[in-house]
Amino acid sequence: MDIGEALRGAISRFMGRASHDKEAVEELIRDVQRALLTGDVNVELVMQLSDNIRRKVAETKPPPGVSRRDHVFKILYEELVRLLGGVQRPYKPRGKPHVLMVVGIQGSGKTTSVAKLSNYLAKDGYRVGVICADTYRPAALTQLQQLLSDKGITVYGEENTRDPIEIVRRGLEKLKAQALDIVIIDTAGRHKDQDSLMKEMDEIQAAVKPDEVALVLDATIGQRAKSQAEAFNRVAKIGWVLLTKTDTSARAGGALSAVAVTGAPIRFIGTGEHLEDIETFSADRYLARLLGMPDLAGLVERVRLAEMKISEEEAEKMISGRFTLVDMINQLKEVSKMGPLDKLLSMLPLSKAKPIDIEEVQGQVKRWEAIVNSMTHEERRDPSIIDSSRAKRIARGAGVMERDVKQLIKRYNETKKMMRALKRSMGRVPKDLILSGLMRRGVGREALED
Ligand SMILES: Nc1nc2c(ncn2[C@@H]2O[C@H](COP(=O)(O)OP(=O)(O)OP(=O)(O)O)[C@@H](O)[C@H]2O)c(=O)[nH]1
Ligand SMILES: [Mg+2]
Repeated sequence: MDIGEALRGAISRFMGRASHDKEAVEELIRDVQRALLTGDVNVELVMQLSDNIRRKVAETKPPPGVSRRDHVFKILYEELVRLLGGVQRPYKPRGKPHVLMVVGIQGSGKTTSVAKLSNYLAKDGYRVGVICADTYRPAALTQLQQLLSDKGITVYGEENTRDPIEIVRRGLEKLKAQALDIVIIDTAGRHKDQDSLMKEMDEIQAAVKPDEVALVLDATIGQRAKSQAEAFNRVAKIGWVLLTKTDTSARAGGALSAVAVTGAPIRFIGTGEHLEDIETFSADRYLARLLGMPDLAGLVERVRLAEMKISEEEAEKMISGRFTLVDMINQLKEVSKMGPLDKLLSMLPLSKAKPIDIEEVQGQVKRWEAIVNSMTHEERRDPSIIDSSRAKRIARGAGVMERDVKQLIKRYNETKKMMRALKRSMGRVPKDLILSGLMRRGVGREALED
């Protein structure tokens, strides 16, 4: 199980509990600890996070209208963001020039990232120079020159010099004369073995004394990120991490560990193969992805923008507890029609904790509709009368299994319970909040409103 899955499981168990008392919080903390430790996050950091959650839950009260469940979730969320290095300020290299050495294992995406970062900073108004200190990879220099040729960025390199230190020395001398703001050094990743690579990195940084060392990590390598980060951090203090290939199906839990191990924050992420595919890292956004919860702020916006067809009357029904199975199916159908909002669906009472696939949801809604259609009028009005023999009959009529019928009834009961809880905690509930309430099982309201 990867760390994202484990965290999702922990949160989903907590959210699904009937009560969110001290015991439930302790259980949540234990589950989160287990998840983080499986992800190789440093034990001390895990303990610190646990203590912070415990303390904040004890010391703060949920604001009016916010349930304890959502309050605890928000505290956990904020602590996880903190673990990921908190909210980053924009990158502002300082120095005349600021010398940034970029290290990383072969194929991690260093050269691509150096080019992306140079271009990014140049667009931001910085005068940027690049030095190619990779004397191992054939055509390393050409790769950089090609990427940056028309961007007004000076690329320094020497085709026939074997010693990277000599190259960097001469390169710095030359580039310093050009009054640049930042010089980025691309280094080798290929080597006969890891020890000799680390030795070379050590020698370069000792000779050059860069202002900062950035580590490039491939997000797809999972837990190996940790040992790589450790190895590099031993030879040069890593200032920040650039996480690449976040666009491919990354089991990105490794990033958490790497960040924890180096104590360095992630500053940038690579999101594709092109020069423009670089973003500043946002712990918020990253965590939303890791947990399979879409961008929360954007979510609210989209919910508002999307014309959700819910009548005043339906809203009334929902909060008054007259929310029937048929109403639920209609709501789900309405929501599952909204293609671009598919991520929203991951918050429906349909999903446990995993992000869900829209076709799967639509299929599920269809099955449930068939089930409701094969119920009698009486059963629809009061599903609690559905015993095993009725469930068998309904299942036969709908062409599904008996357990599908039971599952539908269970979800209906959960949704109803949630509606009641929502009503209790909020008094008069505005219509759009009811809807987002229906859809955001598992998401803190404050986070939603942020
Ligand atoms: N999809 C995707 N591919 C990336 C990203 N960053 C780098 N790559 C690809 O990863 C491969 C390796 O990238 P390089 O930049 O050459 O890696 P390197 O670390 O410089 O490799 P060495 O010089 O051999 O040490 C290339 O095919 C890149 O296109 C990214 O953010 N997303
Ligand atoms: Mg390279």
